[in-house]
Amino acid sequence: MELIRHPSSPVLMPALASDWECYNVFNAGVLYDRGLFHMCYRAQGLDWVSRIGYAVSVDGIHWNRLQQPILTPADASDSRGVEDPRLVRLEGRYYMTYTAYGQRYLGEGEATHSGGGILPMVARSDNLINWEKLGPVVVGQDNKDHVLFPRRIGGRYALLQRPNRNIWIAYSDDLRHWAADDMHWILGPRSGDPCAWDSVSVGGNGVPIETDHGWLVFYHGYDEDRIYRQGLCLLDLEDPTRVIRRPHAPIFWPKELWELRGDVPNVVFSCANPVVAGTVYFYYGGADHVVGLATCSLDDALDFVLHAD
Ligand code: BMA
Repeated sequence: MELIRHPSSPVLMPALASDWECYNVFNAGVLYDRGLFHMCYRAQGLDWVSRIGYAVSVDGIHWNRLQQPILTPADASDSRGVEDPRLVRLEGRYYMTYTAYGQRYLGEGEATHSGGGILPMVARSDNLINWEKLGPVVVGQDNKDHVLFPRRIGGRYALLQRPNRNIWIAYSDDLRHWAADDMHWILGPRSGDPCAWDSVSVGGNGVPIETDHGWLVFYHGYDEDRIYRQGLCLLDLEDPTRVIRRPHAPIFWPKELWELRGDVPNVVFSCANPVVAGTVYFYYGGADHVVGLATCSLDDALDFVLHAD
C-alpha cells in the first residue's frame, strides 16, 4: 500500500509577505471537529524561530489562516522555537503536544534538563486559539514526537514519545505528572532488508486511531541516509505496549521535488492523520518547507497492517 498524494498538494505554503511565516510552514497538527478541519502548523520567518500558526478549512484542502501566530516562545525554555504541534480532542477539551526548543528547562526546582534544549510539552485550550501551557512530559535524552491517545487507557492518560529514537509510552493521572519509572518501550529501529528504511530512528506521528482491531499508529523512521519514510503498526487497545502487527514495508516516502528539496532534504514528516468519513487525511511537512496532504481509506490501511508481511 502507498498513500496517494492529493492533486492540490501542497496545501499550505509560506506566506511571502509575513515576517514570521515567510520561509517555512510545515509539520501541522490537524483536528476534525464539528464539520471543520483545524490546523496548527509550525512556521519560520525572518528570525528562524519556530512559531505556531492556525488555519481552518471546510474541506481539508483550502485553508484560511490567521495573520498572527497562536503560540510563540515565552521564556528560556522555548526561546529557540515552539515546534511540531499535534492536536487531540480529549474529554471535551483540546490538547496540543509540541516541542519546546530552548536553552534549558526553568521549571520546578530550576532543574536543567539533558535533552539538548528540547522539551516535549503539553498545552490545553477550549477554542484552539488561546493555549495554556501545562508543562513538559517525561524529560529524557532527545525526546520529542510525543502524542496523546484520544481517550484514557486503564483509567489513565497515555502518550507516545520518542526518547533515544525509540517509541515509548508514558502514563499520567492529570496530564501534568508523567512518572519516569512508568514508561514502557513499544518499538525501535529495525535492521536488514526490507526493514532497513527505519534502521536508525523511529517516532510517532498523529493521534493513534482507535479501531476494532487495535490502535492504528502511523509512525516515521529514517535510515543512515536520513531519508524519512512512513510506516504503520497496530497496538493492542487495552495494552498498547503489545505490538500486534508491524509490516516490513513503508507506506510513504519522498518523491516530489518539494519533498526531496526544501529546507531539509528528503523529509516527509507527519503530525496528523485525522479520519473523516472513512478517509485518512495524512498531513505532512515536505522537506521542512510546505504542508502536503496524502490520503488512503481507513479500510485499506487496516487491510495492509493486518495482512502485509
Ligand atoms: C525532526 C523534527 C522535525 C523535522 C525533522 C526533519 O527531528 O525536528 O521537526 O521535520 O527532524 O528535519
